[in-house]
Amino acid sequence: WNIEQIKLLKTELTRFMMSYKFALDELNTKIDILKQEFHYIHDYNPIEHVKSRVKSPESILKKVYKKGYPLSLNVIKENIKDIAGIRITCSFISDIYELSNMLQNQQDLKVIEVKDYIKHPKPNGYQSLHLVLQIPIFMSDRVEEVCVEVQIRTIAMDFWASLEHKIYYKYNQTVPQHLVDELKEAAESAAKLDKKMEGIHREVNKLKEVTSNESHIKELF
Ligand code: 0O2
Repeated sequence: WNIEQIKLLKTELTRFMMSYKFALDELNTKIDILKQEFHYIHDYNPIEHVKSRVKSPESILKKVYKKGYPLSLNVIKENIKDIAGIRITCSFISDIYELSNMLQNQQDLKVIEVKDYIKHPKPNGYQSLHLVLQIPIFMSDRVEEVCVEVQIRTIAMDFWASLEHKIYYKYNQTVPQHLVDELKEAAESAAKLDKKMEGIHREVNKLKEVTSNESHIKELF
């Protein structure tokens, strides 16, 4: 390896990682626009939190090794779709699907994959809606098509997933069976709570509609 080759590789690597950061910037702006618009039209905020991260080079390399891929930027780009990730926490399940539809309908976004772990939870109880979206990034001399994994979930699903993640790591991935069972039960309770909250939310919305119609009629007279 000569110094020129090392310099070139360094530039390529930096641009590779930067493209994921730019993709997150673009998508975060899109989500923020939807959030503000939704708030303006419906007078309530469907998004509780948004967190985004670019996977660390160490985690990327670990995944490459685990999956047995060769060490090549092209192979990594083609096969690892969660280098850039955004996690959106919504108040209600209906908000998750509404937000997902709004994103999927944007013309400059290409839907690469949809995994609905809400309709089909994982065997351990994990629930979330996962989308892999591809976004064009306009660089100085090229356009890069970059994938971002978007995970959309409710507060209850997020609460469950973060506890499960901690337990999984605490026990070095061999969780005792009683905890596995309890986590599964907790996921079912979280799903029940989500359904109950959704029902209450719908009822309150109906009531809001009726009172707003009544006040419009009153204004007319
Ligand atoms: P991190 O640190 O969150 O990035 P693949 O990504 O292809 O290897 P898979 O299973 O096809 O694997 O991807 P999938 O189902 O889309 O899930 C990927 C991500 O979803 C995970 O990323 C987690 O963030 C989350 N996830 C999936 N299943 C579970 C689960 O059972 N419990 C919890 N807490 N999170 C889950 P990473 O790369 O594992 O980790």
